Amino acid sequence: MKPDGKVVLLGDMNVGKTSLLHRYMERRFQDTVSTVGGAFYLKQWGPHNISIWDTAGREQFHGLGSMYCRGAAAVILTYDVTSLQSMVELEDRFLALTDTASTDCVFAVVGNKADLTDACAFLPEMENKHHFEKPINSFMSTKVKKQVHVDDAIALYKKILKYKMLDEKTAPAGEKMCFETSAKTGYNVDDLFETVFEMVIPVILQQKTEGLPQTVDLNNYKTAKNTPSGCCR
Ligand SMILES: Nc1nc2c(ncn2[C@@H]2O[C@H](COP(=O)(O)OP(=O)(O)O)[C@@H](O)[C@H]2O)c(=O)[nH]1
Ligand SMILES: [Mg+2]
Repeated sequence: MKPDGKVVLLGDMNVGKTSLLHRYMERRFQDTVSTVGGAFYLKQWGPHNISIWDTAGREQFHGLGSMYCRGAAAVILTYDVTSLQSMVELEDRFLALTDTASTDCVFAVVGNKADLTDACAFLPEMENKHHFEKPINSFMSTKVKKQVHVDDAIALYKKILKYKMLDEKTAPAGEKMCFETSAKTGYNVDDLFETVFEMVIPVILQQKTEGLPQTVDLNNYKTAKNTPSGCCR
């Protein structure tokens, strides 16, 4: 099965990229999921086979090369809502890696671990929150200070559009493409991936007509590395 479109997860180590992917694809959360192992999942979306790429732990050693995002139809930039540093890293370290993504690549900015800071994210999506008589806050065992708010994510999203020279008026709105999630409870996880898949279909169709590289071709790695970034524009 040849994937039609590529979605990549980017972000600092420990923000929960592997857990988010695991929650969406396997419908569960494990406290210790190994990143080493499956490098990507395939998701059937309508007639399309979308590959969703995990970093295989290489972000730890600053080892994510330009080939990771090569030809990506969508990039999910992930931070941890309890870590300002993880948000700073997205701009400082990870945004430049998206230079090799598709020209019309879709961007989403995701603040994970919202269960630690937001009562609404503490319960799984499908549970009826009004069911509880006690305030939900009293169920939360730990309260961790929220360091990054959704407004900060929207500000980053606008910077991304600028960086990619995309028109703020025609690009999807930051309010739509910024999410707060919890891989632990499942909060907003389906919404995130399904929104991204919906937005990615036109990009995939465009890539098909243009015949752009859709997947990482290991044989092309050397050539890719020696070509200046942005050559595909
Ligand atoms: N409370 C909480 N912990 C999470 C969540 N997502 C991941 N974690 C934990 O954060 C740690 C790092 O997660 P992992 O998925 O390996 O992050 P990655 O390095 O970005 O792939 C693990 O101990 C996870 O159990 C979440 O939504 N809520
Ligand atoms: Mg991981």
